[in-house]
Amino acid sequence: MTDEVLFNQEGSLGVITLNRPGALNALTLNMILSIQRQLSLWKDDAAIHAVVVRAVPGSAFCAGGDIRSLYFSGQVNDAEQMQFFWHEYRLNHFIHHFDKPYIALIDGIVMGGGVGISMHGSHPIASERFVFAMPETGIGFFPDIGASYLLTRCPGSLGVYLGLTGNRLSSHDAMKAGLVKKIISSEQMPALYDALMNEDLSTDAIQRVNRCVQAFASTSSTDEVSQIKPLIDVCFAHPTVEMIRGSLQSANTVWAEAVDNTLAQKSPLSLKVTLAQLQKARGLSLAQCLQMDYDMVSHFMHGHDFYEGVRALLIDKDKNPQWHPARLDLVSEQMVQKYFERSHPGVEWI
Ligand code: QUE
Repeated sequence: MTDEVLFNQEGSLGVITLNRPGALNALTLNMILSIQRQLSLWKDDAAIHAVVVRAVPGSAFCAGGDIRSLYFSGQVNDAEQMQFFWHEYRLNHFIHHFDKPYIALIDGIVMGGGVGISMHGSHPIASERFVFAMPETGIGFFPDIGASYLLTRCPGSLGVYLGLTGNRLSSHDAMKAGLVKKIISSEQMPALYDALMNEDLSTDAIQRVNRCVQAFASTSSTDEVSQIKPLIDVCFAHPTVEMIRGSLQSANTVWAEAVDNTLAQKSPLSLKVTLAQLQKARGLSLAQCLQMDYDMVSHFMHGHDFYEGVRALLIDKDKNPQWHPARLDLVSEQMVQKYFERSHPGVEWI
């Protein structure tokens, strides 16, 4: 079997290359464990001054976690599933606190778990092929991997919109939202890689990486059409999913109607739990957000909608999930709050 993730050392750079293109580089537990192991070695290796994470050329940087295997292991092996999440969230936290530059070259789709291994680092860089999404409410899940930390730091109500709808963001909009640090064209990425490799990063590594990145950054084009609509801040500031949908419906625009139709497809339970999560996440540290994710994920793994959503969207592909509860008004506040109760031992990095 070819390795799902490759590691090499180029001068003083540690390089991680995601290498599972057939599955859009979706993260398996083995990939997570080997990245964790290698980063721990590089952290204490005086010869390594920075880390680059990238994917083999293709359409995706990383589509998320290996949801398919969670689906199949799921109903039978609780311990195995919870291990996956524990190691994934620990890696997200480790990357956030990694004290050498951590440069993610995101040249394609980045969703879910892919966001967790790229956008918590010091230097998330997007190309024009970058497409960001947290589409979990569509599979009866929720934006985990500490996404609530990133989403609550987006301007206005953009993070709530992204987490509930699962809609995509372009590189320019992600830059505006503060989710990525710079945009560098796909074509220029190999040149940046070479520049980083040849740069002396033994002192002032962060500033020197900043300078390298700046040298290849594209100047933001003013004719780029933004998908960030002013209506997002009006509609998604409401405190309940019902009120958000109500305000989209009364906005009477083509855009608002399309967004409302999008919400109508999602798991009602996922929508309400995700909104509560994003409300609770305000002001929390990444560690606290990940602790909350870990508490929440065990409830999702024991529930119905995750398996039904994965079945309908990724396994059978009938795109017709039968959610339980089927409607927003059947999801009580009590059901939502239960998702925040701890049912497994806490995560121990806090
Ligand atoms: C929502 C998601 C994911 C998704 C689709 C959604 C997700 C994920 C994958 C995915 C894609 C390709 C693969 C794979 C998984 O799809 O998180 O194993 O080969 O990982 O609508 O959250």
